[in-house]
Amino acid sequence: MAIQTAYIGLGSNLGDRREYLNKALAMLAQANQVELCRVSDFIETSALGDNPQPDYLNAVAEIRTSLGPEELYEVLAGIENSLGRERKGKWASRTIDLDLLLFGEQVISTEKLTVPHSQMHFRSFVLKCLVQIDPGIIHPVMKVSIGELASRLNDCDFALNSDLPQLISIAGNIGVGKTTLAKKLAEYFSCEILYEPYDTNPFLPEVYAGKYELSLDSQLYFLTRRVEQLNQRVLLSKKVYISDYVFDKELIYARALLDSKQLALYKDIYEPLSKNVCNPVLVIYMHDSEKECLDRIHNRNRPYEQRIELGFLEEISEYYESLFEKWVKSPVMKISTSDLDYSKPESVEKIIQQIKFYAAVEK
Ligand code: PH2
Ligand code: MG
Ligand code: MG
Repeated sequence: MAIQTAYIGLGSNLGDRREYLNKALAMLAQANQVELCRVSDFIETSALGDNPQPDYLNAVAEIRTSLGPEELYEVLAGIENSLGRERKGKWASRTIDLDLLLFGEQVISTEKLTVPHSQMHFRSFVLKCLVQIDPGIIHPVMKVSIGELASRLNDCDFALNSDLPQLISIAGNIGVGKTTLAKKLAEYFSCEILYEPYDTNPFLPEVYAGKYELSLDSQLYFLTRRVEQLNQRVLLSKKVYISDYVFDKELIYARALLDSKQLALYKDIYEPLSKNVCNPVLVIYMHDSEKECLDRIHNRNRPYEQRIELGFLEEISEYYESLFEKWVKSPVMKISTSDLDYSKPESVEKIIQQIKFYAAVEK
């Protein structure tokens, strides 16, 4: 029988959690045809789920085994049972939970067993532990490294909620190519695009022409239009939307364009309004050099954008970086515009395939 490397996720949030993890690992090490190779640190994590629950202690173990995946699954269930695991439903607290995350490169979908674990790409408590063992492991369905999957979550845990509006927001600097990508994606998913209403802002041309005293007016115009467009009560449950901007860019531009007194007032208005805005289920964060962005701005030749300077784009890039360093609202998929070649369908298809794992986009 061929020997396979498999990864087991361990979790406990009842009783002596450390003891349960240690006992489960010892039993795993002693199981027939199983060799325990590496174990991640035990990490303390808040429970993911609707109901308040005690915090978890999580870990991941790497094993080598000559068992088949179903046999291994039975061994895991046996260990869970002998450590007092009660089966009270999917999200109930438990003394021990042993999940088969990965089994070699096998893709298994039976009534009992889904491998790779269907939620692992949403869970930092799994990916962080896996990264400690080996960030280079490739997810056999997503075809992306575990390190890359972990970086999309920024230490947060998420769950697919297909009842919400499936808003996918594209973020990134001016001229990076957000609208072009939004159109390609919307065409594929046959869904609505929520475009930035840049050309109806009556203040913007004057601001870009140097009338900075109109900056606050211009930012408030954008703010109110976007709050309308992304209002939770306007977007429909389960429906897919692509926006060619991320709502939070409003604060970026306010910081870049307003003086401190204007910004203080702006924030007082922003704060309550932003509470009505729909959260994206996924952000696609596009990157390119500021020079390339500036060239695109010149090529597309929107008149009032022609005064934008490299330094301004650099400032905006930095603000975007710090926005996504702290981002906890959704997974963020970073892509480089230079990797996109619209003459090759597979370059957009690659992104589409990834989106399907984070948003309920299939009809
Ligand atoms: N397991 C769950 C549900 N929620 N949250 C954390 N932090 N860790 C878990 O292992 C976990 C969870 C269902 O198995
Ligand atoms: Mg589990
Ligand atoms: Mg389980």
